[in-house]
Amino acid sequence: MKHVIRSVTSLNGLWEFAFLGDIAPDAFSPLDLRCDRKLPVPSAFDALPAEAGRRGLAAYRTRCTVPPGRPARLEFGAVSIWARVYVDGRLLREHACGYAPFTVPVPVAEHPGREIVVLVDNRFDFERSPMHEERFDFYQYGGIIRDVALHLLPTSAPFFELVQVMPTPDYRSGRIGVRVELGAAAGRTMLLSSRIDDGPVTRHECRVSATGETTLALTVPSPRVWSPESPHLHVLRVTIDDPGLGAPLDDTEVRFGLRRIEARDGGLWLNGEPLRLRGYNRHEWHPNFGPCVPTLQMVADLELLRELGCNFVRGCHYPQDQRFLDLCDELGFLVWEENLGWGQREPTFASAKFKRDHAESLAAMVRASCNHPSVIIWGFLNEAGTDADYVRPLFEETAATLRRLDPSRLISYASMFPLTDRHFDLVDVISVNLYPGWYNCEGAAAPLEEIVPFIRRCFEHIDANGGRDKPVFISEIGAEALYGWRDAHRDFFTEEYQAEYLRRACREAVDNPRCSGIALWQFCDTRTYGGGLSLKRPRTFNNKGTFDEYRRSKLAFAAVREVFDGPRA
Ligand code: ADA
Repeated sequence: MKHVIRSVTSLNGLWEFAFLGDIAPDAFSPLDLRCDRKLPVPSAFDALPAEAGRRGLAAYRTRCTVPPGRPARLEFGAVSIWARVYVDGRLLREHACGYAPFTVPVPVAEHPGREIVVLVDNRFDFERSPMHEERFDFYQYGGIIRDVALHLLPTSAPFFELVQVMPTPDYRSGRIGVRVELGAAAGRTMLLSSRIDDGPVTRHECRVSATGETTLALTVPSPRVWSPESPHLHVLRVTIDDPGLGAPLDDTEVRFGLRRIEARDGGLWLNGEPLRLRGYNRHEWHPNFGPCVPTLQMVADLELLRELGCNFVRGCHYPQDQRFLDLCDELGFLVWEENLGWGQREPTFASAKFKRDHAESLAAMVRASCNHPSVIIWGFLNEAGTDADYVRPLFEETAATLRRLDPSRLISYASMFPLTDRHFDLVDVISVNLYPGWYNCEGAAAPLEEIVPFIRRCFEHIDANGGRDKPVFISEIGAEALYGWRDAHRDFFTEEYQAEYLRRACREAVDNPRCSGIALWQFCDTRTYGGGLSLKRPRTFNNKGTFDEYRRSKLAFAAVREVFDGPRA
């Protein structure tokens, strides 16, 4: 959400910084903080070569101005992996979901100069931050990794918390429903004004519910449908009007697209047309910047995906950077966005703190991303223990929450149990992560020959077990290749093996009418485990990228492009 009237100041820039090391967070006092250097925000401090692999407590400090007596709020895009936020020495917020946005109310004060300290911990501690476990197959960094902004709110007057645009079945004629959440307005009657693009201003007298919500039914004046081929965006501006002065008290601007995503008759449909997804799993990562990827690199990544003939990105395995989703909206990519999750099993599901943090992060993701037309699927809990029943309560709750927060999108989770999963009934899209011809084929004489039969066996099993009416999607499939390792034996880890592997998988996905799409694992090589765990991860990287970490293409590039985009002259 953007604001024109509301004063919003970016706090990105150089902050004071101190790495405190292996001390307990409770032993920290912001009053004693001595900073010895400066670091940019956003950044991951351990993406610096000198800090490689360092884990411990760190503190960031900056100062900002809030007019005396004025309520304000800090908005953090993400702080990884655990954070406490202090304003003027007072602890105001603890947060333990390292990829989810959160806000911190700044208490009203009589002095304008305010000091903000953010305590960050990148150590793994299941009690404090159970969303993050060390065994996840991607490197988890520390720092204020996404944007920070200061919002000045109206003094003792209502303000916007959220404006959520929901295309209706009548989206082609421009009809939208708008859910508005207001702060300091519960139970009141409010005057709102709305304007879409350059259309006329409409005034609304709205009764705000006890929970601070109201709805508007609006029509886009010159509606144009959003699609990957024609990613047309509209802008809705809403203001809260002061009944006495007639001047707006607060405003918000959201960009949205008119489009409809459906799962029916065993397939996916976009704007009433059958849809097949062709794409990749992509981590937000670059070796030089860790999880804080420059916008230029994001654009470059999307251009490579376009060149490959892709229309889809699965944003694995956490809420996405809003800049990336903005680009997907504008450039016409379809996105699966998912809550942080990787292979959780029963001990994690038994943690009450995990369930609370998971719910908090899930809601934060939907609130942040609900107006992006690019996002068509909400995902959750990648490769959890879905062959067992202990996951059921949390899966049911998560599915219900997603449907309540946003009935306009599809929901799914990526299962690693295509033949034994017990919970496909809960989702709109059945998504399976498959690694035939890679994992568990030590004894196979011709591992490449396993790919197509296994995919078909999974589809048949799903159809025979109640999944016939749902779309089936290959949410991961892939094999490792070490960049530059080309070898006449064409064996595991060669570029040749990977190229042939992905060619076969893509061909089957494109040709098999039962398949609604494929997301290859993965876009580029990414850093993962060190130490003993890396024995299965050469270079301490997950090397299943079609590109290496610097986006240099492997042989698989041409193989995938040929299937997705057609043969080259
Ligand atoms: C899983 C997981 C990925 C990655 C992949 C692999 O499917 O979801 O994050 O770890 O396996 O390379 O084994």
